Amino acid sequence: MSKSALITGITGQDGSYLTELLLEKGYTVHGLVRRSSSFNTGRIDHLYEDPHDEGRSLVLHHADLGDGVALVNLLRDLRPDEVYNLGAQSHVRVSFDSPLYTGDVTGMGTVRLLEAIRASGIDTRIYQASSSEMFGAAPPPQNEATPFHPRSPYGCAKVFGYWSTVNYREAYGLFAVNGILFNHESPRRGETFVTRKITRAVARIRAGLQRHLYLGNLDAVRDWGYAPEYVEAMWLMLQADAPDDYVVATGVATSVRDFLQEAFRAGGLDWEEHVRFDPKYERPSEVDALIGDAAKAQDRLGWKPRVMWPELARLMVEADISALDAELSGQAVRIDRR
Ligand code: NDP
Ligand code: GDR
Repeated sequence: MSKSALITGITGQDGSYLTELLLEKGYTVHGLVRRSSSFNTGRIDHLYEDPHDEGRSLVLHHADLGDGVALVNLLRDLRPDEVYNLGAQSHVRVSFDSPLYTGDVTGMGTVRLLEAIRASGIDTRIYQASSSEMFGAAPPPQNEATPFHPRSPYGCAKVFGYWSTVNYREAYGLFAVNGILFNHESPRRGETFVTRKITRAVARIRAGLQRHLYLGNLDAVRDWGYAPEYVEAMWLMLQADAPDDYVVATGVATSVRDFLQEAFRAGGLDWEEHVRFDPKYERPSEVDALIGDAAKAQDRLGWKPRVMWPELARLMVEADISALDAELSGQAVRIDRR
């Protein structure tokens, strides 16, 4: 019998790459999709299977991390071998505007899912998408032993989700793990996160569609890795003999300014001619520097990063240029599968 998995956040960047990975491994993948007034499945449309096909391996279900009863019903019916909780209000700046909503979906949503596993009495393993944002103001390098000091409502909500996951492991013996993932990017990254905002702007400026790019703090330092590699680490954590928590990072960090420079250079542009400052993109409290130490994941899971930030910047610029070219020439834009 092939394994089955339920992914919350399947329509997001990581959800789409994880779905590809699990389908390649022969899993049946169930995805939780929230209802929206326009299509929100663009990142997984290339994996779509007709709901009338018998024995299809990707099945989508409408539910929401705000609806605990729907989660219990779904888990009881599906009885998946593995659950990946990737669903979240994941934008740090937006979390300052919507702190209660972020706390509810990103924090309480995790408990709703953990409690739904307990209430439905199923035997499953769960991965919680924890974040380097939990370290916040703690000086780098950060590893599994670094104390948390979150600097945003998002970071606080993720700390709550982290400790709830640990608590369900300790209290109920649930196979529950936290992946403490540092920033990871790709051509499928949401357009309002800084890397993608930059690489998309490079393509649009080259094409004459925009002249300026407005950004906030360029001094922040981040440890940027490549998303398809990070979803492999998620899967590896659930295949381990015992549940544990792991940092996943490249260990190589750079500033927003350096990423900007590399991306504009890759597009044949000078960033200083186009970038303007807009304070609305600054955060009331910023996370200055995140640099991860993923030695434990390397030792125990055999996981290692391969793509480092300069290559990442270049591949994202190339993908945005190709996607825009295809759009402008009227071709159907197919999602980049790298
Ligand atoms: P995205 O923002 O791309 O995707 C978030 C997903 O959550 C989307 O599928 C979204 O659905 C879904 N979602 C939002 N609200 C709800 C809700 N109320 N109920 C159910 N689903 C909901 O995030 P990423 O793929 O980048 O990240 C995946 C997870 O990992 C997130 O939890 C994020 O916080 C965490 N993380 C991400 C890191 C990164 O660098 N990418 C680093 C560390 C942690 P919709 O498409 O409809 O909006
Ligand atoms: P982050 O990613 O907050 O680290 O959270 P983001 O790309 O939003 O910001 C990174 C850094 O860039 C600075 N910045 C800007 N950011 C955005 N979004 N837009 C701008 O215009 C801009 N100008 C400068 C920010 O101040 C920040 O310092 C991401 C998310 O994926 C989280 O869900 C995840 O948990 C963490 O990464 C790890």
